Amino acid sequence: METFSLCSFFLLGLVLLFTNAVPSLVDAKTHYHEFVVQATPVKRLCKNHNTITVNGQYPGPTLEVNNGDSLVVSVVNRAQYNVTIHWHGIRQMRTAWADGPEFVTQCPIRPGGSYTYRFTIEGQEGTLWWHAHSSWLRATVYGALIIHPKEGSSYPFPKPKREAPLLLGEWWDANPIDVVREATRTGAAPNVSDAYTINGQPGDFYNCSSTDTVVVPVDSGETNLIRVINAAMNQQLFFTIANHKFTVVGADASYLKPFTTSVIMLGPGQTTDVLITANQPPARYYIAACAYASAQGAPFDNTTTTAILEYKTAPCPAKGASAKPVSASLPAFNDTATATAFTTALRSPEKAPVPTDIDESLFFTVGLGLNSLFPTLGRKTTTYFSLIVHLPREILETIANLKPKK
Ligand SMILES: *[C@@H]1O[C@H](CO)[C@@H](O)[C@H](O)[C@H]1NC(C)=O
Ligand SMILES: *[C@@H]1O[C@H](CO)[C@@H](O)[C@H](O)[C@H]1NC(C)=O
Ligand SMILES: *[C@@H]1O[C@H](CO)[C@@H](O)[C@H](O)[C@H]1NC(C)=O
Ligand SMILES: *[C@@H]1O[C@H](CO)[C@@H](O)[C@H](O)[C@H]1NC(C)=O
Ligand SMILES: *[C@@H]1O[C@H](CO)[C@@H](O)[C@H](O)[C@H]1NC(C)=O
Ligand SMILES: [Cu+2]
Repeated sequence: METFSLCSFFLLGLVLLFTNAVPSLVDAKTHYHEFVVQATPVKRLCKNHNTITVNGQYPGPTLEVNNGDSLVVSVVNRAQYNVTIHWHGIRQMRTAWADGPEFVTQCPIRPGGSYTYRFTIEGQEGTLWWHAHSSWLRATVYGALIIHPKEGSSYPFPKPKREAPLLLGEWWDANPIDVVREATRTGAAPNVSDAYTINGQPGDFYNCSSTDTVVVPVDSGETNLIRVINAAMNQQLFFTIANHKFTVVGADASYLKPFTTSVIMLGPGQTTDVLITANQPPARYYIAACAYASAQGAPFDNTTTTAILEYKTAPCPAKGASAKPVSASLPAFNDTATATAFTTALRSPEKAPVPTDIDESLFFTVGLGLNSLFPTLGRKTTTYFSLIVHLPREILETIANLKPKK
């Protein structure tokens, strides 16, 4: 994380600003990309779908930059849906209009239209990602955004031998747009996914998937950086690698105080950078992810996606014998203790200066339930799911009093 605030930055004055700006202007690069959003035939779980992708790739292209660089991405919409692209986690400093949420920072790019996003990555290093921000296109329109250290600086941990992004996703054996439209029409929760994926592949445990299972090659003794991204639509996920421990070094493009664990948990949108040392007997080991479903009784996709960590010197299986990878053990879907142990271990590398004097405590109540909403609007009474966020009246009045009088 950056250690200066915007205010103190200004207080430092123009001289500092100027001397700081010169070297970074010299080193920073601008990266140009074209993203063509288009329907592409993708076969998963034994069936072909006309999947919306970027440049025909699922997941989409990985963008790699250094902290301080700029990205210019020209998005061409050749799909039949409106689309926008969101740069998840990027602090859009003075480029709010490049953020991407449709109808919030921009109008959607219509079929046949195009739009160019321009922004600079400032003070962020690690792993982020990009995804469509229109309806449920993000189910398949997403990719990694890797931010290497600023030119001339290095990681705050030993340089890994290799790096690989692993994007966790959710796959519907249907058009994801139909899934969300059905939910909106009926008011019920959307269908749960039919598979989880690692870099777009469900893996060995699903039908018609084993030959395409993602393989991550490693060499004995080396330490590699794996950038895990939860690109799922809705599901929190546990992630593990058989017989290997992780050293967690970053999350959401911030470095962390390193700690070791054998399982990590990511909410949708979150990223976690882990170092893994290939210190086990040369073989094939399962990489696996499954749901952490904390809402009691709510349906969830109860399947497990896998990839394979493969030592280059792993012995070839004897002819006819199956080379089953070493199996991974994942927590139970409701193992809140494991999920909480992981999230509470996340620590900033240094003490972060946060304000300790609280001016106002805000109290929110949040409710989720069933409501008969529509009779007042002159419609037929129907039961709808509804979410209520409540701020007590005194606080609303305080906020109202802060507004300038007309
Ligand atoms: C598509 O985007 C245009 C504006 O860019 C908007 O007017 C239209 O309502 C959008 N259509 C849908 C279905 O959201
Ligand atoms: C949702 O699931 C139900 C039950 O399996 C199925 O009948 C329906 O077609 C699914 N909807 C979509 C849009 O796939
Ligand atoms: C695989 O296909 C069989 C037969 O169609 C089906 O019964 C089974 O549920 C499928 N398994 C998975 C994991 O989708
Ligand atoms: C999840 O699936 C397993 C078998 O695949 C089954 O034993 C278990 O009961 C399921 N759990 C839930 C909560 O659906
Ligand atoms: C998790 O779910 C199982 C049923 O699948 C139940 O027996 C167990 O008590 C639950 N554990 C927790 C911690 O809620
Ligand atoms: Cu996002």
